[in-house]
Amino acid sequence: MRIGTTLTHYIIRNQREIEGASGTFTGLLNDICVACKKIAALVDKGALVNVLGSAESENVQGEEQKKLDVISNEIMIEALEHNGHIAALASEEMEGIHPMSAERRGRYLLLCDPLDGSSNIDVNVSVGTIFSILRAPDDTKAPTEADFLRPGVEQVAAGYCLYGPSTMMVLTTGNGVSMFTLDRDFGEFLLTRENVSIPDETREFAINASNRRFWDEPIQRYIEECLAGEEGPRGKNFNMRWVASMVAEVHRILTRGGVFMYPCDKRIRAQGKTGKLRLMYEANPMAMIVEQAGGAATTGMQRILEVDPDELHQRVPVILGSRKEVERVTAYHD
Ligand code: P6P
Repeated sequence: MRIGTTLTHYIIRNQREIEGASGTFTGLLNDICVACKKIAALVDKGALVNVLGSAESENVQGEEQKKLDVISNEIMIEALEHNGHIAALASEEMEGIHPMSAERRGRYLLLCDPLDGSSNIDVNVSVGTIFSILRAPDDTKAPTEADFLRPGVEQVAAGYCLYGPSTMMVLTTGNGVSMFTLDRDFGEFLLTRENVSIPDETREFAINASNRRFWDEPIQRYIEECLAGEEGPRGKNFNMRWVASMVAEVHRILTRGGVFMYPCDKRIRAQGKTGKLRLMYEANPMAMIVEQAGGAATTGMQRILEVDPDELHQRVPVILGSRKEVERVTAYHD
């Protein structure tokens, strides 16, 4: 039986296309793979291994941490700190960066949301790990938080692991988007789709409609037009989805198109924030993936990948997915 292309073989085969890649890059992706397989195993077992429920703690965002948030972050650190592929790790679950020791300092910086959508974990709905890879500066000096504050266009690679009905790794290294499905029989991610392409148009939008009364006018207008259906200005009926797990929403959009929106709104601004989703380890990696699949990703005002970060846990409005829909929503902001 032909096993098919494993993720590791795929990276080694494509390594020549990854500018400046070396075994370090392949090793880093392999470390991320191992971490995601460990997280997948725990997500799969859930209540059987007592990893559900609250960790009775808060993250730097002041949000309740689930046990699996904390465990997933620890798995990431453990998988990455011994192999010398990164200089430091940044995570939604840690206030500051986690620098590697001088003798183990590698050529890359890794940012991650170890378990995105974790509010779903206790109700058995899909969650995921999101990661973003930047080049480290000169690896003779200790990395600082400032080294991470690079616009999304400088990402070397981005990806996510979706813990859904099947566990899937989705990856871009700047040459298109590929999808891999975990074969648990022998613990390998196997290539199941290449050159993923998002349809330019869609009839499906994803937004948390319970926030409607807080939305700014451009979002109000766009959603009202969708809801008006074929009798309205769009001349077609729309469907709505909201999983409350960005990884699941992005995966659906990569698979069949759609537009995902988490705009800034009056409620968020009243809390002194600039959005709900985080730029460095949610919006940027997902924006790279979506653009590499032919879609678009903006804040409503600018391309997400061109936002100059001010701080590690910065939040931004996110509108991403089918190019023509994102362009329409963005145009309404002009
Ligand atoms: P709400 C999960 O907490 C997350 O960061 C994204 O994965 C998801 O799209 C969004 O927040 C859900 O937010 O306000 O609907 O719970």
